Amino acid sequence: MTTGTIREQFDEQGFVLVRGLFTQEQIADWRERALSLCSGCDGEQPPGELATHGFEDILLNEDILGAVKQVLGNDLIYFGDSSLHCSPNDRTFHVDARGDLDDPSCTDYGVVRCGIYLQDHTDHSGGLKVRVGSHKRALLRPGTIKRVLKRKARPATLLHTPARNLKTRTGDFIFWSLRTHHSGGAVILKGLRRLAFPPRFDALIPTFLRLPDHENRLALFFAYGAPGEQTERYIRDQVGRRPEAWEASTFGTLLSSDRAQKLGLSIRTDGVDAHRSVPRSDSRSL
Ligand SMILES: O=C(O)CCC(=O)C(=O)O
Repeated sequence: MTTGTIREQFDEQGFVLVRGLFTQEQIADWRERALSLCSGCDGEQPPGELATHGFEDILLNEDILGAVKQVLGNDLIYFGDSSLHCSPNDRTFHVDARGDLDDPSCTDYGVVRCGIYLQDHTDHSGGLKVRVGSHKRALLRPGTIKRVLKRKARPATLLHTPARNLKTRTGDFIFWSLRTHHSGGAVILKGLRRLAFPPRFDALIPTFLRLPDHENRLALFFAYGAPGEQTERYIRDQVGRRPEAWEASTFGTLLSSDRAQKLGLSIRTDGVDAHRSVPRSDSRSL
C-alpha cells in the first residue's frame, strides 16, 4: 500500500487495513508465545504491556511505525498502552478517545490503536467490527448530545455510519483512530459474509448461521500518539487506570532508547513512574 492510500484510507474510513505486512512465520511465532502467556489466564489479559511480554520488536517494527507515521506524522510516542488479549472484548460499539473535547467532524485525533489478530478472520468470526467513517462522528450518549445542544459539535456528528466486519487474514495489520466506533467479536454470517450487524444483534445470531469462532482468539493491541494536547490528555487518563498493569510493566528498560530514538519514537514512562513508590532512575522521556 502506498503512502497516499494509507492517509486517504484513514481520513475516509477512520482505519487502515494493511494486508500481508507480516510473514506467516512471524505470526506463528507470536501466536505460540501468546498462547503460552494466555494459558492459565482464564481469558483475562496477562498484566503488563507488550514489551514486558517479549514483544518489543513489534513495538519497534519499522513497517508498523512507517504506516502509522503516514497518519500521525514523523514523531511518535509510545507510553505503555498495549496488551495481549486472550479473548475478545464484550460485543459493543465503543470509542477509546479520552478527554476528547473537540468536534470530531472537523478535527483529527492524535492517538491510534494498532491491532494484530493472530488467526484468520475471513473464515472465522471473532474479528474486529467498525463503523466506517465514524472517527468523524460521536457515539450517541448523553455527553455528546449535550455537546451538540451547546453547539460545541455539529448535529450531524450524531448520525451513525454503516457497520463493517474487517475480515483480517493472518499477516494483516490494522490501525484505527481512537475515535472510530469499534467492537471485538464480529459475527460473520454463513453464506452472507458481507453483511454486518450492530454488535448487540450479533450476540443473538444462532450458532448454525454464523462462521465459527476460533477456540483461542488471540490479538495484540498497542497505541501510539502524536505530540500534542490530545495525547497528553489520553496519557493522563491512562495513568489513572489499571495500576496492576503499570506495576507489571518494564518497557522503560526493555525498549532500547537509541533504537527507539532512531525510529522517531519517544518512550514515556509516566504511568510506570506514577505506580512505583520508588522513582526509577531509568525512567525517561526521550
Ligand atoms: O477485541 C477486539 O477485537 C477489539 C479490541 C478493542 O475493542 C479495543 O482495543 O479497544
